[in-house]
Amino acid sequence: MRHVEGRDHMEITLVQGDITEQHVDAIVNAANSSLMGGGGVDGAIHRRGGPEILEECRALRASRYGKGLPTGQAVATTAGRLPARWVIHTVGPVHAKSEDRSHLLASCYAESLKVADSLGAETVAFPAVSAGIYGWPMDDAARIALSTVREASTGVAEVRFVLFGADAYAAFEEALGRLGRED
Ligand code: AR6
Repeated sequence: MRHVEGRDHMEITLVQGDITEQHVDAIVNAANSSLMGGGGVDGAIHRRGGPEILEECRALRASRYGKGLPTGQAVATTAGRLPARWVIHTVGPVHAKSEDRSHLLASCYAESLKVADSLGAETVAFPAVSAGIYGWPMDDAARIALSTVREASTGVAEVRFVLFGADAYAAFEEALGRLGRED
């Protein structure tokens, strides 16, 4: 576990583990535009959180997001049976070699923190959005995630990155060290 300080005394923590087990106010889901579930962390959240989350996602599709949640945006639902209070669903960009989509990945973190602020969430856990099925290289995903969160102006007191496996954790640790050296 590692801690550093972001803006406004926000604490940034890195842990290796499973995001569905985190006792935080909100966990962030690396969803897809349909909000109807999928594999990876999305599958794990719906499996362990139960059907209530999907029901709320359906309602959101019917009311606000008829065409799906756009890439880079975020929206909250209940967390069902998970220990967290809310799930904030965000849609990361698929990695593309021919086009720089970093702004969309940065937007996932910034928009999720805005949603967290609107809920009054003080502790928020993120996975490495886009760094699995969506193919983003882990070191670049880590750099974008950490620099965006560190610069965010938010009332969130702790942002916890929950990294699935030693390689992901090491990539975030390395990126955090590099950010520190750039200051
Ligand atoms: N806790 C924390 N991190 C996890 C967990 C977990 N329980 N499970 C996986 N990860 P991915 P994406 C890590 O593929 O790349 C879905 O089908 C995983 O090892 O979950 O944004 C959606 O519906 C990786 O490091 O999300 C979309 O269609 C990171 O979480 C698509 O996948 C993100 O991997 C989104 O792809």
